[in-house]
Amino acid sequence: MFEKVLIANRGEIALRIHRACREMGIKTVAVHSTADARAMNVRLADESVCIGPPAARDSYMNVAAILSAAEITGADAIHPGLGFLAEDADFAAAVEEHGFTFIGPAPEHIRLMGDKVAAKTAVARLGIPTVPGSAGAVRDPAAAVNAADAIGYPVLIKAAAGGGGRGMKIARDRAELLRMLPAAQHEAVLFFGRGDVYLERWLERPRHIEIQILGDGQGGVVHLGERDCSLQRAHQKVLEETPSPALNPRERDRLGALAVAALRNIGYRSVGTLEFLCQDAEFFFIEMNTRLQVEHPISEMISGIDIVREQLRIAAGAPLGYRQAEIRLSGHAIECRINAENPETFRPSPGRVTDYHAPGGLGVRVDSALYQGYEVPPYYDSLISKLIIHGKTRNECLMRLRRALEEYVIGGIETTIPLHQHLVDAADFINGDYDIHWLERFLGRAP
Ligand code: MV4
Repeated sequence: MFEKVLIANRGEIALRIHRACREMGIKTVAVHSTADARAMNVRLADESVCIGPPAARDSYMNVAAILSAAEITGADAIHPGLGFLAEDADFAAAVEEHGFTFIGPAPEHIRLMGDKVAAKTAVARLGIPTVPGSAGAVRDPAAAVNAADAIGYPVLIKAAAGGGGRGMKIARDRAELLRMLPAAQHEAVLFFGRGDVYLERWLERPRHIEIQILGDGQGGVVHLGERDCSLQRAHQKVLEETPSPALNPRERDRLGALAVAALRNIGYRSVGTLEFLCQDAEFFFIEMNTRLQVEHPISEMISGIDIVREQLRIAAGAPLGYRQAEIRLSGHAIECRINAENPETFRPSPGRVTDYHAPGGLGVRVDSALYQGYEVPPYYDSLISKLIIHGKTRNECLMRLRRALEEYVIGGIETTIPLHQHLVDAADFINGDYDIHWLERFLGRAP
């Protein structure tokens, strides 16, 4: 096992990784920007190195500074966390070239799944259903029109190097497609550095359901069930739950088995997530994420498996050591993402946390680097805490979640706690009756 791991991230996820390391007897190195010098993960780390000014480009994305920090502190391995460099295949390769272990997948797998067209082709070949779409990138208008005629309108134009919803465009007919194609290609170059775009049938009201996978690169691959991530606003997830109210055990086993078989086939190593859109009981793969995800804790709560610990063990060369049949998914878990934002306008609300009291008790978990007196910096995304609840049933989980939201005090800044309190009392949510557009419609309605 590693002796010392450098954590190339910040905030709650850096603390989450620190916790897993310490429970395994591993020393940690925190790297941080000047804005994060007083952060909890930096205070708790065995060592810390300031790697640059607040702007992420110059600190958390600064490959040379991170590698230097690993060199100076004698770290064995680097955990990229999520966001920043977590899905940068060149970074993963550079880490390995400098003699450190990258705690994540092989660079080839990061690169493959980062190309959304190649990823779709690869998983389709392995028997996973994908959204009907163009056979690959569409380069010229004639190819786009031909593909769209075969798919049926409306179609969605997506960037091959994109993902997460940025730069998507809906074309409702041939004229719109011809008008939007050059703009989409231009934007793809601008946002992602590559102009390739592809087409998919636009699903009007799907749910977003993703499967959590662990693979050891030695033939061991298991899944930890699904997460329903349909409750989102402006492509930011707000609340996630597992199991999905929309999936029955047969569908879960089928989808899980398909995902496991595909990743075993490519020899996938580390943790990963396959994203699906689900509409009218049909599942379509859209993308794979080759990183630890923000919402991983709900899968931990129902499986009892520490996903970050597994990620560290796998990176150190250990086999999984258990089979799918030994994994019991039990009860229900929900995560509320709490942001430092106005709960109505979503305007960021950085500043000093003057009062802090986190909820506790059975089935309540708080993943947060906040403390009283901490100053939330304005430079990064506004996620400040994840409230994660487990219950035997969905209803027990909801009752417990309401209780925990009542207890949670974060003073001095605005947070989205009131939004969650409003959401967990909505009849459609209580009934599990929502799709990817439901939350934005709900927020648009008068309270
Ligand atoms: C789609 C779609 C409908 N049809 N693809 C947005 C994020 C990116 N991961 C994929 N996204 C979508 N792809 C087809 N063929 C609708 C979305 C989408 C969405 C997906 C998941 C969660 C929220 C969403 C919000 C708007 C659109």
